[in-house]
Amino acid sequence: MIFAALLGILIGFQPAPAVKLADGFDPASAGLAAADIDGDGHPEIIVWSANGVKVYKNGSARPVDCGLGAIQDVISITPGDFNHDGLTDLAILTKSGAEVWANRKSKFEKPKFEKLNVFIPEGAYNKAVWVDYDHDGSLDLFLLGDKSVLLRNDGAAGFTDIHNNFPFVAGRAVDGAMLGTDLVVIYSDRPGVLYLDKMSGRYEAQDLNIIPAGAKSIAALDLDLIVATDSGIFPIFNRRGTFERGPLITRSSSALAIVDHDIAVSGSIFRNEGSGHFSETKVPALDAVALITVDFDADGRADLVAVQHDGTLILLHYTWGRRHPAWGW
Ligand SMILES: [Ca+2]
Ligand SMILES: [Ca+2]
Ligand SMILES: [Ca+2]
Repeated sequence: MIFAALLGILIGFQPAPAVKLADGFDPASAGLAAADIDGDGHPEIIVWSANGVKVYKNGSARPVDCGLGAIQDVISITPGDFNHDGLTDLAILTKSGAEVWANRKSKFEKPKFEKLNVFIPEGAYNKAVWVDYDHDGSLDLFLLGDKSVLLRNDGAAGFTDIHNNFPFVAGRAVDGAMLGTDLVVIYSDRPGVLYLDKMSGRYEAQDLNIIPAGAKSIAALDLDLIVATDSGIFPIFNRRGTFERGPLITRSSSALAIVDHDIAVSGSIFRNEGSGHFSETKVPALDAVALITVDFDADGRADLVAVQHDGTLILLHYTWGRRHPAWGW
């Protein structure tokens, strides 16, 4: 331990042990999001699995009771303040459908989520994406799944399903990422699709054949894309609208998170050296099934939060070395 610390000083890294925050999550269905739930300006960790939803205050092990305890079979949760009150609301996808929960926290009181009465077509959804698709200043809701829908936010009038006015390509959507104001969607049964924002609520669907059918997850890294498939993780470089596949970053097909300009996967951080090159730093403490980056104190230095294969929730602090930022392990 002392030797490791000394070595750390010598080579410029600052080892910090992984902090265990909680356990008992189902690793097969676990996922993570970060959002400021209690309105104090600092993000909470939202963790879900088939065993339910838990919220932890600002990177601590302190649970926040906010009325989500009864929700079961969660597939994914996407935070977004759709009603402009400064409090983060949630789109929650479960095995029984999609729900919108409004954050009804009032001053000096605990946050409390209330399920809204929104008509959402029944379906199997995998991922919700809040986007102001028509640029009217209010977040609208994409629900990506076997039959994707778009719910327009009509303010006090609620949400309106307008999927007939959006050029959804038929396919089983798995995940999506925003590339500027464009939406990229990956599918289990067809190649990816780029939905190009033509402004005023008009979009044009373009095949992204460079993303194979069956891709598992997608994330934007600056204006490029990072795609995870069963055979590994690779970048897709965006050359001003022309897309070019880069070399495999890793054969691992684990959870991934974008950390500033780098990529975190289970067991490693891949530093972005520029020009499409990534160098690997092993992080053995990271045995993750779900990963997220969170900057808890808004100092520009993000920490990593993971659900591990054993169902524990851990926090890995980001520390600074002599030349490069380093990951604690
Ligand atoms: Ca907070
Ligand atoms: Ca809100
Ligand atoms: Ca809108």
